[in-house]
Amino acid sequence: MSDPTHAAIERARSLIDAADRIVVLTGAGVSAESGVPTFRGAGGLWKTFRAEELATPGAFARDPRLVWEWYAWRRALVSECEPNAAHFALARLALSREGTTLVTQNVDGLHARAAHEVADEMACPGDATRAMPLELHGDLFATRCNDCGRDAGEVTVDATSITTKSVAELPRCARCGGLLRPGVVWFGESLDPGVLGAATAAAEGADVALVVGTSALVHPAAGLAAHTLARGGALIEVNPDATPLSDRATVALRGTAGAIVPALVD
Ligand code: BV8
Ligand code: ZN
Repeated sequence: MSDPTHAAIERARSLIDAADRIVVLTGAGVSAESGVPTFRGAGGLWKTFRAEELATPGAFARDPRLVWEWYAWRRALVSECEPNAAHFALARLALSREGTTLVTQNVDGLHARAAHEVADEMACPGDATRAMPLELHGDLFATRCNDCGRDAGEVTVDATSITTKSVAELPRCARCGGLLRPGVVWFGESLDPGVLGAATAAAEGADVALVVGTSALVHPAAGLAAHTLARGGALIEVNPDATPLSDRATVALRGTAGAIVPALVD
């Protein structure tokens, strides 16, 4: 993979420096260097399954144990991962630059963890608010009732014992007895209108959309950067591979998030 030219990095840096408002849109690629497998990359996600087959209400209705096994495996894996240089650089950007909005498709919580760590280091201890991302697809560690929607709070599902549980032994809602499920947005499910509305407004108002580590295949997330372009804003893409957004990028930086993002924002 050829490193992006110094000129391209400088061009992107000057667009970011000149911007009043920045929207950052990240996907699984921003967490790849933290050890979280991407959905569609070489690492593949899990056994022989594709996300589109398991991350759906139909899959959960058919085999809730298998779906829980996948999420319990992901929770255990992500719990061992740390934010990487890209997460920390984006948190520093959001905390130091008013008018920056972080939006992520990821459910791994690594942006939020980086936000808290950076806020504690910077002059505003504890106030991580401005660097907390809009989580378009929910939170891997959240759990809610599949029937009444009630938030079930912290529910641990053991990645090993889940493999031998029966459906009757799966976690249930204290209020209605319905099956509990991970607090994420599955394919065919609508995103939280408040979160999507805020992300869309940020993209519509941004001078720069910085798109990091997404294959730009999943909608409506993949359509957000187009709002920035539509208002004459710039699109900067950081990705080792080309995506459907690449042709529309003002600057396309072919490289990894961990290497490039700190060079753009620090
Ligand atoms: C919706 C949460 C309205 C769960 C996810 C048929 C029926 C129903 C809907 C549809 C349909 N056909 C199409 C749709 C719409 C569908 C969709 O877009 N499908 C796609 C596959 C075509 N969207 C939806 O269903 C959405 N809801 O539309 O509601 C509606 C309602 C009813 C009926 C119709 C419509 C909901 C989508 C949300 C799905 N949930 N995740 C979970 O995580 O378990 S999506 C999942 O994919 C993740 O959130 C992930 O973030 C997302 C996108 O993937 P990426 O993040 O981009 O990751 P990917 O692996 O693909 O790419 C990684 C990239 O990183 C690569 O480009 C790689 O090159 C790069 N990379 C690798 N290493 C690095 C790197 N970059 C930088 N540095 C590195 N080191
Ligand atoms: Zn319930």
